[in-house]
Amino acid sequence: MTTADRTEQTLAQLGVDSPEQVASLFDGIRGFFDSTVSTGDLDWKAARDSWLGRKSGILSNITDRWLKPAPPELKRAVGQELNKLKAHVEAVLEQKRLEIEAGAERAALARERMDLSLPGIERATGTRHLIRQTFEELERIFLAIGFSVVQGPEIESPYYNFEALNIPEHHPARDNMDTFYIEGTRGGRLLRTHTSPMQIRTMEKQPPPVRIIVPGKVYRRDNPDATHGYMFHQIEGLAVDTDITFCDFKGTVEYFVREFLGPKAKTRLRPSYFPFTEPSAEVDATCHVCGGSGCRVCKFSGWIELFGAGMVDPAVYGFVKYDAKKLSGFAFGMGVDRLAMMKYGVSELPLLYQNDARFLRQFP
Ligand code: 2NL
Repeated sequence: MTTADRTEQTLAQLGVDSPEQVASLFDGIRGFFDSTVSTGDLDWKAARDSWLGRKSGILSNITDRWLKPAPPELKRAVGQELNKLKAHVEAVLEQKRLEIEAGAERAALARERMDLSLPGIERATGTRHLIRQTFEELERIFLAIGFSVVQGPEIESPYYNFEALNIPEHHPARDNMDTFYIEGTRGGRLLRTHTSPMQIRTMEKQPPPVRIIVPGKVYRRDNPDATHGYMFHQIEGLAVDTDITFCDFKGTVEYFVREFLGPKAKTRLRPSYFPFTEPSAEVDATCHVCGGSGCRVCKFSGWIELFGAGMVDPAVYGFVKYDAKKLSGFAFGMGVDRLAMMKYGVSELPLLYQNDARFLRQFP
């Protein structure tokens, strides 16, 4: 007969008639309970129902079969043993319940655990392009002496790009500023060949004094090679007031060259020609590589050509209704790409536009 089967019978049927026998009978039941709940994967609910279930749980059976029909001399002993057993079963099952819950919690934590040792997703952050860095450096130099930055459209009218700059139709200067005309505008719109149109627009809008620089993209039809493209970046500058002299022009140019190339750089002006300045000059600086003694970079001349400039041609004032008799000023135009290549030793113009990260990373 199994242990559980015994609870289907009365004490009399089991031949139990002394308190000692009652005690050892309960010992057997308790041992059986202990063994059933000590398995590794206990079905806790099934164990609770089979032991504490109200209708046919083992403890109910014991109450019905052993306690209730017990003869008076055994009742007390059976009652005490039953209470002890019940307390034991309840305590052990509660303990098991806590253990199972804690195990589930641990399993959930293990499942949801974040591996903080995994490297994060690294997003490559870019830096400002060398052209942008050069723009900002040039702007800083001129902002420091009172110039403001003005920007304008890349699509312009021939009037602002040429006529107002003293370049009439059929003027030979249009040859090397041959540009791109916008289809369907009958020659009425073009890509600007310099940022000067915005300087004309600024003078039209505001009375002197004017001290501005205009950075931006400009376009010229050209055969592309290591130093030429169909687009380049320019900063033009313009200063107009009642008493600006060639001396101011020269001083500003020298200040700029020292700021851009370092305090040792010397400046040289060579006569030149632009339709919109008179006199006009090419600004050279002592070679930043050899310091003027001659090297491959400066083709052994000791000098590097930086940009073009000059005193604003009075004819230009006529186009913007400025009084040419009272006003004077200077202007300059520099190729930002050229200056960046020269200063940072970039040999090929296309490197500036291919956006190869291996190139860009060298200018963080
Ligand atoms: C160059 C030379 C230059 C100017 C641009 C200018 C603008 C106005 C009036 C007079 Cl509104 N001049 N600009 C003057 C001299 C030279 O550019 O080689 N640029 C790439």
